[in-house]
Amino acid sequence: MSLPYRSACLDCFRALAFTGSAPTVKDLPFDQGQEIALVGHANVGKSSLINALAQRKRLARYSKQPGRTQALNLFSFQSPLPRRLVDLPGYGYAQISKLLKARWDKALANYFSQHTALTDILWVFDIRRDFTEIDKAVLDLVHKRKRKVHLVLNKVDKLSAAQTKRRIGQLQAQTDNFRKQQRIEPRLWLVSTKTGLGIDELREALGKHLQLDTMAKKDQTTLGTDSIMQSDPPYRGDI
Ligand SMILES: Nc1nc2c(ncn2[C@@H]2O[C@H](COP(=O)(O)OP(=O)(O)O)[C@@H](O)[C@H]2O)c(=O)[nH]1
Ligand SMILES: [Mg+2]
Repeated sequence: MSLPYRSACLDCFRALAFTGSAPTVKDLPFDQGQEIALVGHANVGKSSLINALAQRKRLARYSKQPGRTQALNLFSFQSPLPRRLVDLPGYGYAQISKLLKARWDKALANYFSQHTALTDILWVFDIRRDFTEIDKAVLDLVHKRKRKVHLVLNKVDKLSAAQTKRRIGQLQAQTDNFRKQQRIEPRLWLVSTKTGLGIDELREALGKHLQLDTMAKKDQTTLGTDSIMQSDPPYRGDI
């Protein structure tokens, strides 16, 4: 890919704007356009990944306290047709109350089953974690509408090259069945939001997928009709 597209794509990501938090699927903007959701356990680096893709430090805030994102947080591209990234509440965080967990599970289940604008899932893993039963349950939910699921292994900086290779082998074996069933895309994305490893490649692939290149050619200076909040909303995610 030539450099001009790469930098145009980066400009599109840099211009991502936080356009609101939706506590439930009913609060989401009209179900049109295309959105990519970041799914994964709490604390794997979903918010950090949005920041890294946008090269912005505090676009999606991140926290050392896992499990704080309690809503679907929307980040919109400047585009004539709505295109967004959606930062979802992390699942599998043991220390939250049962009531809160039940609410999250329901909100996520509704989102996956009802929202047709959602075409792709970036399933973010901490490379050191195994694929668990709870992941399988989430994959079942996600896959109901045959969405594309892309596995992103984050925090690669935490491992040596040899450890990384071993972990890739293990995770590939653990997810092999899902690949055969075409429930997960074959390509594994190895990234570190801390060092920037793999982020340019992922951004470029997402940019192509969302056709941000055609948008970048147009002189778009205003946000699409995507905002769900009239005024600057209080951020409801990680603190
Ligand atoms: N070492 C390392 N730490 C990371 C990386 N990405 C995120 N983190 C840290 O992991 C913690 C959780 O990140 P966050 O983005 O809030 O995770 P989320 O709960 O999935 O949104 C924070 O302390 C981040 O600084 C990474 O690539 N490498
Ligand atoms: Mg988060």
